[in-house]
Amino acid sequence: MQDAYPTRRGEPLEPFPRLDPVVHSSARFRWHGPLDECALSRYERDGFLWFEGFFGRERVEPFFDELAALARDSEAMNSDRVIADPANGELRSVFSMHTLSQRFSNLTRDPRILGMVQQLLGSDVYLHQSRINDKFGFQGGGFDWHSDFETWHSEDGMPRMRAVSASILLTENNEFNGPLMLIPGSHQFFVPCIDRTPEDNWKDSLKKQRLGVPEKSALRWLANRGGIQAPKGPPGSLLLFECNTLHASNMNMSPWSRANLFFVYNSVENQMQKPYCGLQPRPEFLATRNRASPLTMRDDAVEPAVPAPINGEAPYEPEMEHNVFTN
Ligand code: 6CS
Ligand code: FE
Repeated sequence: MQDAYPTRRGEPLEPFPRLDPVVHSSARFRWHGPLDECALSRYERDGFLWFEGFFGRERVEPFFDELAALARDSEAMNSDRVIADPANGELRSVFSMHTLSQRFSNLTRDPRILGMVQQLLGSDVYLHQSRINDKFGFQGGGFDWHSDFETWHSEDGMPRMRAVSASILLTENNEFNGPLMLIPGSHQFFVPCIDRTPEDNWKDSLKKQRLGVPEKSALRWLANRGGIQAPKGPPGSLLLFECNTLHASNMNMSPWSRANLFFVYNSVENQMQKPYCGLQPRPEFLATRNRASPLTMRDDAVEPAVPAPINGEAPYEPEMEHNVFTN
């Protein structure tokens, strides 16, 4: 199996320019999407696009109810797909949310997001991974610098750089609550990591990224070259970032939670192969391998706005989809 991006070989390897385009042009998608040429070239240059206030907060607030419902579901909490904060056992992440929540699945098929992603990846796409994150105030741990593609290539067998991550803020991201930091332009280089992947690495890496962290010399070179940016904004803001853009986040030392929805679109032409680290594939809730069918846009994706209270009555609450928690 030809490995275009060797990493975790137990020896230092030099960074090298990526072998894949950043914007995957195709006649069908390039010129028929929400992004204009200016936005496409900014994504090409930086490796991410930031849309402050993309959705109104009423569109994302219902996800807190879903997170609370999951936290009360003892069966759910005992599942491998629920990651608890190692420091205190509190719920930190729930993976594969698109298979648990219709509301979450609908959001990933919103034409305003899916249209941009198809344009960037130049093909039909499917969800490689999804999760809801909650980095609580005062202790939500940070995450060391990494390229998601480096992990997905090594541990899931993602062959090429043709995936985009979407992060939608559920809470305000400010300079105090551990916002995501990105290195603009870092996506242009593949930075191999040294240490080999141990068995079942994911049981540890989802709590703390120890493997797949580039050497400090490479981080310094790329940060000096492109700087560091930490997009901040209100709930409902959207970040699209290329699968190979280096990112990290600091510990949340503020009293304010930093929660977000996170979902990864992969091209249907870039489906998982055998993991390049040579170990067993990670579980399906971390990397879709079986149901990689193309996503279709929801034309009713724009959920009804919650009408203002009339004469003091409680506002209309849309019928909550029930979470079907499948192990
Ligand atoms: O291992 C993964 O798939 C996850 N780990 C990190 C550090 N970021 C992306 C991804 O969700
Ligand atoms: Fe990541």
